Amino acid sequence: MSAVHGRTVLGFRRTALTGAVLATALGGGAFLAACGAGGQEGAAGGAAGGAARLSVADSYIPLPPAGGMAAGYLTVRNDGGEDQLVKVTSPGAGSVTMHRSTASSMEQVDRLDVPAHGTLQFTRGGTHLMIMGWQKAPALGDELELDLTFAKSGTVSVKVPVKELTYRPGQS
Ligand SMILES: [Cu+2]
Repeated sequence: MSAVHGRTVLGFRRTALTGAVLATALGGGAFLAACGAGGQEGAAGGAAGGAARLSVADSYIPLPPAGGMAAGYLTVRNDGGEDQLVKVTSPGAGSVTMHRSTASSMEQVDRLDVPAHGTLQFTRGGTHLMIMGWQKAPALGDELELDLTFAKSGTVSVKVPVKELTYRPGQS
């Protein structure tokens, strides 16, 4: 996967688009956050399947080479009804996208299912986040805020630690 990312970064790095993407992301994020305000504390939703009850665990970002494009991984646990992750943004990075690895490449996806009473898992070689346009080059021990927007649950913010390139969850 890193070979693919390494090739891709050349095309994406520091394009003039970054500013526009950031502005759009921030505007949309603020709107959705406002919509979701007050709805995250277990609102008794009447939707079929009940309200989703989400928590995020095992999040990490392997330290990217020379502050370039990074991958991000996390697990969304859901103790309630189904939901979907529809957008990820960060105040510290110009672009965060959701990707799915295929046999030979990867593709960007617009939404990812969070099954009822199940998990949405980002893993190496599988579904992952791609983080570009760091405002400040990441270093080990840094934390990047990610704002995860869900179709029903609104926006959930998490602080994701930057770890060694070889880190796996469960290691300290
Ligand atoms: Cu990718």
